[in-house]
Amino acid sequence: QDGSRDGSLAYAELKPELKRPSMYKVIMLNDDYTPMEFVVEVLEQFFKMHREQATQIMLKVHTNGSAVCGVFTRDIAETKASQVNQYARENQHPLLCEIEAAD
Ligand code: TYC
Repeated sequence: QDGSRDGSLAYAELKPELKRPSMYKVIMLNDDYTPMEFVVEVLEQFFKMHREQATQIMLKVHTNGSAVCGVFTRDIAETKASQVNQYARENQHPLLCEIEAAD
């Protein structure tokens, strides 16, 4: 087997080596004002979670101060965090997401 890490055949000059993209965590932060129901709806809408999982993550943020909502490539993570922050602002809630490199 003369493939590279990802199983592909990489012939010098014919085909560049493929590197896995760097991954980033989208982290949701707690605050004292955003309604729990709003946070659950955000997790359902932007992270495609079912109500049960969305509720678990929301409570984890509420209890621990933050929690990971998902891990994505940099562009996707930045877009999700921006969309959530904008949607929260539009609805006059202080809810915030941030991103962090996932080792
Ligand atoms: N702490 C908020 C409250 O008691 C609920 C909340 C949960 C807010 C998660 C933000 O990311 C958050 N209403």
